[in-house]
Amino acid sequence: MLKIGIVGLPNAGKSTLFNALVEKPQARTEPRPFTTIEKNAGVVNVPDETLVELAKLHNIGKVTYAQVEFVDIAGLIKGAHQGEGLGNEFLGHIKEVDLILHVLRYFKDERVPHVHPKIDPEEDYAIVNQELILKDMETIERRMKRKRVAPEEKEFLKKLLGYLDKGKFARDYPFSEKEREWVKALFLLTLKPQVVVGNIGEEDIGKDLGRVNGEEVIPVCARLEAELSALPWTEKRAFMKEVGLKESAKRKLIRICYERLGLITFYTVAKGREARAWSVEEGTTIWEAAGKIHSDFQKHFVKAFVIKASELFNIGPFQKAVEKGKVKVVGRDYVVEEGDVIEVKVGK
Ligand SMILES: Nc1nc2c(ncn2[C@@H]2O[C@H](COP(=O)(O)OP(=O)(O)O)[C@@H](O)[C@H]2O)c(=O)[nH]1
Ligand SMILES: [Mg+2]
Repeated sequence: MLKIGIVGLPNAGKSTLFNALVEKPQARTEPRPFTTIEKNAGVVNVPDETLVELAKLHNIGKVTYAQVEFVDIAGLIKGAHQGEGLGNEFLGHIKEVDLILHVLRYFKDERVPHVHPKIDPEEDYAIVNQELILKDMETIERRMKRKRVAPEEKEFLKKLLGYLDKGKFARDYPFSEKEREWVKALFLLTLKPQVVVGNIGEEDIGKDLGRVNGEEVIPVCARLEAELSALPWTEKRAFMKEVGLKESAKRKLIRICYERLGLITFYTVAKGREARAWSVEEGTTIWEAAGKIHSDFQKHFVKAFVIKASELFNIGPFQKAVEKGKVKVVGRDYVVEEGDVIEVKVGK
């Protein structure tokens, strides 16, 4: 399952955002640092209208969404890589995630202390990333000290170390294929994609936050979003309209994370028993996708039927599209596309 870690300075609003995303308040939020000692994790369904429509079209009661796990990782402060503020433990949690949601504080509220007197997203961004970089440098240095590491790899690690030392992220390094293999084993924090979120006050809804260090800042009003997520769904629309939100933070952020990771969604309607959404990386073949559904589907794969969900909405249920000859028959090398509805045929 896709794992997204929420990272940022204390009191940036990470736990508030986490609560908004997981929809059942679990994390304590308080106006002081280090409320979050244990990490909070929550699994959410990826909002998906296409899936709901597919279920309706096929009269299916059982709908299984793709899922994402959010982890609320406690606040990082300067010196975290040396263990400040339980920093090492928190940094360890970041190792396990696929993508970092970096929350920057934009909202002003004197009752909520900030690490420095001024609200300065550029500075906050730099502090947190500096800790990630320093942690990575430590990881690389530790590897370089190991006896069994080949000289070739050591030479590369030295270069990478120099690169990070200039304040750059490992993910921007021009790796060769071999170097990419070596670096994979290190689980570097700055190798992970980062989506930057600006936690704004209500007065700034609709404003463009521009960029920080060249990264687009996605505006989210965490407190409002937490209120929104606690409402019964019948009241959500009206609330969003009232405060001027076009899309919930959950929907928006998951969509952006999918884009950043190159993830697409395909569907199965399992002979009318279950409508299900699946997430795979762009470029995944149908044979690989079949293995995700069931290992037997891959082992005994013969061919597959494929049609776009959008086409089914014009034609009718899958079986009808088959009868009308509208469904493509594909072999194992077919590359799955966004919105494909798939049925795998297996042999004995
Ligand atoms: N005024 C205001 N307060 C907020 C906003 N978002 C979070 N807070 C408050 O800031 C404090 C710290 O938030 P929290 O989510 O615990 O921060 P964390 O340390 O990053 O997890 C809490 O008292 C929140 O209610 C916001 O958009 N506006
Ligand atoms: Mg917190």
